[in-house]
This record gives sequence, C-alpha cells and structure tokens, in this order.
Amino acid sequence: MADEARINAVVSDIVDGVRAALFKHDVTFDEYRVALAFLLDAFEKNDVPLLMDVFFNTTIVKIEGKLMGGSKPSLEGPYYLENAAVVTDRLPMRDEDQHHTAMQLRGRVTGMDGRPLARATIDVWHSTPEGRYSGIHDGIPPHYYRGKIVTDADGRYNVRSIMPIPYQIPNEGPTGALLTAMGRHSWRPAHVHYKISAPGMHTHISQAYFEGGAYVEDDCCEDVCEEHVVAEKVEDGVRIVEVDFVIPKATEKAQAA
Ligand code: MBD
Ligand code: FE
Repeated sequence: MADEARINAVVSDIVDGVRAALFKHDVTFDEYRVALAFLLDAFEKNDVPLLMDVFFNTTIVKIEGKLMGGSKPSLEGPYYLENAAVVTDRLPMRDEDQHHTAMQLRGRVTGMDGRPLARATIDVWHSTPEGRYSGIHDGIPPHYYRGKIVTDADGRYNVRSIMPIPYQIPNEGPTGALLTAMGRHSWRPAHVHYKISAPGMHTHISQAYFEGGAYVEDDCCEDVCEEHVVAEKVEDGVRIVEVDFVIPKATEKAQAA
C-alpha cells in the first residue's frame, strides 16, 4: 500500500498538471461540461480501459521498464487470454489462412546474468490476417493465433505463424470519438504480443513490430519504441521475427528512480 505522503505527492502533481493545461488554454465552462459528460459516457460504456490504454498505460509500462531493467516492456493490450494451449512448432490457424505470408518467431530468453532461461513460458498472440483477435471478435475460435511456447535448455524458442496486419482499435465508443475529435486516427501497426513467465522471474510483457510497416511511426497507442521494431529479414519467403528477451528476477529492481 502506498503511503499517504506518496498518494498526496502524486495526486497533487497530477491535479497541478491538469490545472496548468486548463489555464494555458483558457478552457471554458462549456468545455468543462463537455469533458464531464465525456467521462461519464466513457464510464457508462466501459470504455475507460481503452481510454487508459491509449493515453497512460504506455507511460506506466515505460516506468516499469526503467525500474526493472532488462528488455523494454510494452503494452499488454486488451486481448490476452490466459488459457492458450502449449504449442511446439506452429500456432494453430484456420485452413483458409495457410496461404498468407509466413513468419517465424524465434529468439532466446536469458536472465540479467546472461544465463539462458530454460522452460520459461512465452505466451504469444496476434491478430488474424483481417486484423481481428481470436476468442474476442466474432467467429474466430479462441485457440487460433495464440499459444504458449516453452523455451528449451538454451533458452531458445522457435514457432511458425502468419503475419498479422495493422489493426484498428475499437473506435465506435467515446475513446474513438475523442481521437477523431482530436484529428487522430485509431490504427496500430501490425504487431505480435509476448508474455513471458517463469518461476521467480518478473513477468515480462512485450510486442514486436515490423520495420517499414504501416503505422510503425504513428501508433495510436504510442507504444512503439526502436528496440521493438524487428529489422526486415526473410528466409525462403518466411519473415523472420527474431527477438531476444532479458528478464530480471521478480525481486531484482535495477535501480530506484
Ligand atoms: C490491441 O490489439 C492492442 O494491442 C492495444 C495495445 C490496444 C488495443 C488493441
Ligand atoms: Fe494487439
């Protein structure tokens, strides 16, 4: 539990920051009412998680990365499912998707000491070739494009799937309306999600993006960092997505800020 002094310091600074912005732009009473109505609407329509994902979740993720050390983390996003099956060589997919551009997810997981992390679980998940998520969006059974990979004795993983495409976050709700009102779009670049867990280790959540892909420079969630953009590499027509992870122990905080 955070102590009273910390709560007071953080909340007071947030309030000061908001007040400074209101003064700076001479925000009117009418605009204040619009903001209040927007917040009530977002709560009522369960759109607050998306609103937080778009504007603040990335910030918290960056802070966590700074405190923990190791590989930089990413947003988890709303579409992780806990009970994916263990996969060995390929993620399950619909027959009609087999012809899409293949990608090979591979790399190595080590601890901060550089030693391999054997038998770590890497949950991977990504969108279909239409930019939808299995088990979330209509008509796509939950086991497609998801799986738990277990690293080998040398910390390595290697699994085949097909390329995801850029993805538009749900934009029919208040958050989408706000982005539109701001002149912003609601697209994310094509991405693969990772969640790595092992006993005693910090649970590391990341995403990989594709060099040169649409929206890599303009993610509506502002999550992309250079370290997560995978250089273009193709072997026998298969896009190679090689990502290594350095994972701290759960107790291993690099340095307090
Ligand atoms: C996604 O697929 C996603 O990855 C994020 C961060 C937000 C909304 C949808
Ligand atoms: Fe996603």
